[in-house]
Parts: sequence; structure tokens; C-alpha cells
Amino acid sequence: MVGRANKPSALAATPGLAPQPTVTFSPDNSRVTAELPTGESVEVLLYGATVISWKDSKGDEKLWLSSAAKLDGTKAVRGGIPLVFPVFGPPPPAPHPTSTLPQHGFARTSVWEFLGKSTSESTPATGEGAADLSVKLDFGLSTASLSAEAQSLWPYKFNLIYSLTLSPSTLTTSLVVTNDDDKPFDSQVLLHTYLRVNDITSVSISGLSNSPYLDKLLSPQAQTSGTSDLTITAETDRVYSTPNGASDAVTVLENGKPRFVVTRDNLAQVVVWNPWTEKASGMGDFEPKDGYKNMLCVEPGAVGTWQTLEPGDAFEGAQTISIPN
Ligand code: TA6
Repeated sequence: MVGRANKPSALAATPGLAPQPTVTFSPDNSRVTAELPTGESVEVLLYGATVISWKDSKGDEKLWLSSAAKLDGTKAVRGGIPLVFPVFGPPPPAPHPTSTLPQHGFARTSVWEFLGKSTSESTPATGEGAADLSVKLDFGLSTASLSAEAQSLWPYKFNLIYSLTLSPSTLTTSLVVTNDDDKPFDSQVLLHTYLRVNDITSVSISGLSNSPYLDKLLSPQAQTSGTSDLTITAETDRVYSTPNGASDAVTVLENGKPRFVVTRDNLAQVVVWNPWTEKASGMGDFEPKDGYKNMLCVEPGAVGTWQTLEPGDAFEGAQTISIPN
């Protein structure tokens, strides 16, 4: 190769650029991990675009994942943040377009495509530390990537974009549903987050008081909460429609100290679920069996009714889980 005079030397690294987030694929390309220079990380299975790990800068895990969770794509993941679409819970009886779908729909059991990453930098506070770096991962699922069976069971053209943004003290997950069909469809969306707690008997949940809710263990299900925070002392399976909708923050406290603050965008319901002993024992992929003591599902969703999307319409819902320092 003929040398070229005045050829600029290769830039070993852009001088002065702060350490950047890293995004890596597992050797089998089944999962993506993003890590901030400050040590926080998130790991996502392409199967279901399921977040299976979220760690803080000290490496402390914030999500609960069953030790028997299937991570090989043979079953919805028991733990992390499974995605619920286009139906929450057991589908309604026929005739309904979702009647033949599995509980919680097909999003959590489909293989999503990794669409890419982007990093952003909040403006540094004047005179204090480095700017807050964050990294955003995008995943996509559309009709064409569904199994033939799923396409036949729910015959609508749609597109989902699922974005995860990791910052030093927050994890935001947002889902955009687009109707790519020439006919409307109804759907529900929920982010089925399994939060990790040290001891469920020391947990209380604020932000759900004076709120109508459906208690799936009672009949009638329609109930209204009182003024006190919620504590978990038995199997709990409730769908809250908080008085101010998505603008009501939900805080999970341990021994009275805030551990997670969940804020929502366009997701008017919050499901609170803990299987307790009997239900935990009955789930083959729920291990250890006393793991119910270390988990609490706080699940933002738009599940109080059906969202009808006309052709070309889009629905977006998001949660931000903050870790108070
Ligand atoms: O979100 C609460 C819930 O609907 C519970 O009723 C329970 O079924 C839980 O989801 C887990 O559902 P799965 O289909 O993952 O076993």
C-alpha cells in the first residue's frame, strides 16, 4: 500500500470523551446486556424482550427471577419484566379476537428483534460530578415475526417497539403499539414487573389508597382501598385504578424506607400480585418455593378496558422505576 503523506494517525480513542455505556450480545445472541460506566446494568432476553436482570452500581439485583425460570424460549419467563400484549390475564370467552390466545397474550413468548442502542447525557449539574449517562435499547415485534400460529389466532397487522432506558438510578420501559392494519383492533398492555424485596413482611406500598380496585380473589371483585398503605400478608392479586390515573406514583417501602418508586405514563392501572405459599407451590417454574417472600409484582398497565386503535393509530405506555438513594 503506498503510504500517503500527512496521513492522519488513527484515533486510538476520541480524546476527552467520557467512558461510554457498553452493549454486548451473548455468544448465542439470545440476550443483550447494557452496562453504564458507573456499573449499573440491564440484561434482556430477546425471547419476550424480557428484562431478566437490572443491577445497581454495586451489583445489587433489583428484579426477582425464579431460579427455575425457563430462559431457553420454551415458556414465558417467571420473573424479570415479562410483557403483556394484546390481552391481560385469561382472555375473554368467545367471541372475542383474543379468546384463543394464551393468558397475557403472545408478546412475552415471541422472539423480538434488537433494533439498536443509543446513549444520552443529561447536562451536568454545574460544578458537580459528570453528567448522568444513560443508554437506551430498542426492541421490535411485528406481525411478520410472529409464529404462524400466533398470526392465525390474532389476525391483525401490528407493530410493537419496546424501549428500555437505563440510567444510574432509574429503569424506564416503554411500549408503543401501532395498528398497521386496514381495520381497527382492541388491545391491552401491561408491564409485569417482578420487583425484588428483602422480606415481603417488611414491605408496604403507598400511592394506592382511596382507590377503586378489582380483587381477583374476592367476589364481588370491585373494592375500594382505605387510607392506609397496602401490606402483603397473604396471596394478593389486585388491579388498582388509582384516582388520578397514571399520574399517581406507587412507592414500595421496606421497613418504612422507600425502595422503589414507580411512575407511569398513560398506564392507568397498577396490578399488585404476590402468589404467597400455596400459589407459589403450585407453579413448577417458581423457585425457591419461599421466593414469594422476596418478590412483589407491581405491574403498570392499560388493562381497565380495551384500547381501540384505528388503522395507523398508536398507543404508548411507559413505567419508570426509580431507586431512591
Ligand atoms: O398479574 C397478576 C396475574 O394476572 C396473576 O393473576 C397471575 O396469574 C400472574 O399474573 C402470573 O401469570 P402467569 O401467566 O405468568 O403465570
